[in-house]
Amino acid sequence: MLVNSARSSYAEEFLERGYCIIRGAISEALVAQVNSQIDAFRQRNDDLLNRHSLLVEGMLQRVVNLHFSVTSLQKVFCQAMAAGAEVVDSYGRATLYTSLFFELGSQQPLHRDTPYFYSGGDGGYMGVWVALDNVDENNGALMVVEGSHKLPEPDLIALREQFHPSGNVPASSPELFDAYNLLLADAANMKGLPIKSCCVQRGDMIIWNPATLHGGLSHIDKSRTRRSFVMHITPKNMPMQHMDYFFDRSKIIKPIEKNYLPIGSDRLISAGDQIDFRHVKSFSCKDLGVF
Ligand SMILES: O=C(O)CCC(=O)C(=O)O
Ligand SMILES: [Fe+2]
Repeated sequence: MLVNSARSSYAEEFLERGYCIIRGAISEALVAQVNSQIDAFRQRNDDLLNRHSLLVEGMLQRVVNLHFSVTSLQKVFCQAMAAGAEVVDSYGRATLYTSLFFELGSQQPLHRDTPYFYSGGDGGYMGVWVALDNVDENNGALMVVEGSHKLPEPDLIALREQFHPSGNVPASSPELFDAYNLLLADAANMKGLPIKSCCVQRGDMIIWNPATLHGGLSHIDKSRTRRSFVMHITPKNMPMQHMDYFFDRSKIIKPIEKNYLPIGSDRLISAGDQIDFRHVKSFSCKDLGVF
């Protein structure tokens, strides 16, 4: 009981509901700096991105690891970790594994992240979502199913056998992923778990448990962007496997030693310099510039 009452309200919410919102986590000055760097990034790179058809309706969507080029996003990581330390560092000090940036909302159906971010247990992967624009039900807000992190797993072996009877699940199997999430969404619905739209202001942040069902609402008003930066965080040297391991628990996950770049006074981000657009094409920081 003592431990409980000492916990801050956001940490309690995270445990109970499977997600929490921390308002004003990122300073307005930093949000403004990020937005002006992104404007400069677009000014410099739009021709290149258009040549490769990498913008969607004139907007960036699902850009992996933009923080290597738009460097103020690394400061966002530091501020976000400081604001959410009680949750994000609860399995060991959080490092940045990968990130996703959106101007056009993901509009993704409800899903758990666990099949794509699997460490062999409850190892401390979390999703941390920062709003760089005001976001509501018209520009693709994040939605979460409250309490869905507590739903038991569906029958993983039956699912595997249905979609991959040979037993060989690939690292990515979209049809298996969708079937898995549909079963969970049905279970959530049967239990009457509420679907919450996370309407947030720029600078607010959302943290979710990897087993919490979440997705993106339709981005209806395309005259507004939904600039958001999602950080996928893990403790240092945590191995991350995908669906081939998630659906086959007999596979052994080996320990790893990763390369990191120090950032701020006391944080680490996974080393790299490739920025990927929509899982279609990637460029290095040399191609795109460093802002
Ligand atoms: O930003 C969104 O709409 C969803 C992002 C998401 O599902 C993720 O990063 O895991
Ligand atoms: Fe996700």
